[in-house]
Amino acid sequence: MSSVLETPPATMHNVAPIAETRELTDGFHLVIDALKLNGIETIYGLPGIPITDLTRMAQAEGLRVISFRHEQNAGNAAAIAGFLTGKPGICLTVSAPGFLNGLTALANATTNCFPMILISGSSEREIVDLQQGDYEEMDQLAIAKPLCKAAFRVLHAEDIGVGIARAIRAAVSGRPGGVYLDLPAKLFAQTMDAQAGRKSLIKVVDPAPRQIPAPDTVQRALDLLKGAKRPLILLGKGAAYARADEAIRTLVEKTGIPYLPMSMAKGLLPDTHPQSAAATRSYALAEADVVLLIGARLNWLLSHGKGKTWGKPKQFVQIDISAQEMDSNVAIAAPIVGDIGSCVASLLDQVGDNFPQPPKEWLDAVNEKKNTNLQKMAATLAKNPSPMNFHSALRVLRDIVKANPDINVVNEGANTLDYARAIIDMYQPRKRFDSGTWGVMGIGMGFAIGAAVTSGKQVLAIEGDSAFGFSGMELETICRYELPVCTIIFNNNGVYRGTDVNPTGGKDVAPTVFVKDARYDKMIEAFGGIGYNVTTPDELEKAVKEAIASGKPTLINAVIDEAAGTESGRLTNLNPQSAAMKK
Ligand SMILES: Cc1ncc(C[n+]2csc(CCOP(=O)(O)OP(=O)(O)O)c2C)c(N)n1
Ligand SMILES: [Mg+2]
Repeated sequence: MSSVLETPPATMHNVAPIAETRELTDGFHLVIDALKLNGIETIYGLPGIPITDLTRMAQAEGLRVISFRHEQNAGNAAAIAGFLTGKPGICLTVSAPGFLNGLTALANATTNCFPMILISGSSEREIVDLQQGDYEEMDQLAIAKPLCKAAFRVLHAEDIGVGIARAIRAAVSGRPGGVYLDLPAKLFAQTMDAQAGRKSLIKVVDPAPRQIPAPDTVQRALDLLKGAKRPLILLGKGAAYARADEAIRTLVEKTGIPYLPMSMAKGLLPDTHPQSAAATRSYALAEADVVLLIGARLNWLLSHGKGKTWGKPKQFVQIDISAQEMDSNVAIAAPIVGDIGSCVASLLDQVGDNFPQPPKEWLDAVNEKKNTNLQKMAATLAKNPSPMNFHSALRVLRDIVKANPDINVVNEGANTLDYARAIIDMYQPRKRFDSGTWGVMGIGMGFAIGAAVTSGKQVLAIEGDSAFGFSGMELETICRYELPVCTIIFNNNGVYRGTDVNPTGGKDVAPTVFVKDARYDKMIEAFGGIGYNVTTPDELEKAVKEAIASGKPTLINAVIDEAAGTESGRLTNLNPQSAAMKK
């Protein structure tokens, strides 16, 4: 069958004269139809050989095609769309270099458990495999494989339905992640009978099936929690992704256990919730004796579950969809394997209304520390230094988010990330998107576009000046699609700070320093957006309010004291220190 399919229609006349009256379809349309059949509405991509016509036809067929200036940003937009919708976000790129540009986003999506499919066109297999030097020659499938959850290649039009179905299932089932789908140029032009084509497509049934935990694992966990003297709950972004918001909130409230949200779980319960221990995170982590992890991994962000951060010995209950996550860093005394919604529901079934509340001494101690720290923070935030620093600027943004709780917040940078995460309270789930598991720079404009397109709501992108540089050209994309994105650059003239000097006294500035007093606001004006330059909290407040009211693409250059930041934000200790260099 495939040999007939691979021959152009002219040959088909010879083989089967009735072809003239038969309706034909082709690889282009089968890809589009398969995506539409599975509820995909948007493609984030960048056109070029061999997928330019695919982007045109997709638009003609009613898909929204958001066209970017660099594939990494398209990939990041797709990834965050996946996190927000639970459907895989689709990123479409050209071969070799376009594919590689998208691959960073695919790997980042996999690391962060965002469902995403990178679809890349590729060059002629026969030439690529013999390494004969094709246009954009690269064995993309082999390169993608170790960097994503699954990778597939489709060679025949009649297999497109299966290829896309497999990609969707791989992306969203179990632990979600990135999937690569390789579509060689030749595939798109292949024709086949339209009716047979339609029949070859698969509408995926139950792509992310529930996985109910075994009852004894739930009982074991409850027994451990009941016996705890200083219990603590940790919510990760897996908990936010699970869309089990009500059940999670009920579990937290019925057990009365203090909780800590990881960065992208902020807002799952409002950060102002009385049981939030976020303001006394270090104390809570060090003192707790039984810790319930819900969709949070014990990776570096949680100091691997051991060491000084974790202080006193403790036992862990872990809810995760992946059995292999258990014991990855420390022993898990009570693993509960299943999807978070089902696991939390199962716990709730047995928690009932009389679950023993944690000892009063523990709750009092947490609350006392929390209130002391909140008071200290309030005093710091109330100051109005000149020049403006991270705290006085973030006080303004904290109040803006409080008044607009459905606003989407994108956040990256070092100090800009660490301070904003700590200072800005979130009130609704899945409204905060940031550098995530890798602490990666460059997600900013891609996440902002993905969040704006998916939610149709206002985005506030809070960006370090260095962080912004990685995806800044997408300001044009934001303006082109007239997206309600307000980008705020925390401009401290450099990476971490703007104060480093070249030790040689030479003409080059230090590696962390940028052009002083750069006017990022002028960049957006080049594309018809609105720019603001602000130097005080009052000016910042006025600009953000105006920006939000307009719903237009805006950029605020917020001038921050160039001496205010610390090296690597809160990660100073991760910088290698050579004893040989110490003087
Ligand atoms: C892809 C990538 N490259 C480099 C880094 C290293 N890095 C961490 S934070 C950062 C930028 C910090 O500066 P800025 O965004 O201006 O934030 P500030 O601390 O000044 O607020 C860089 C380059 C990274 N995390 N990711
Ligand atoms: Mg900076």
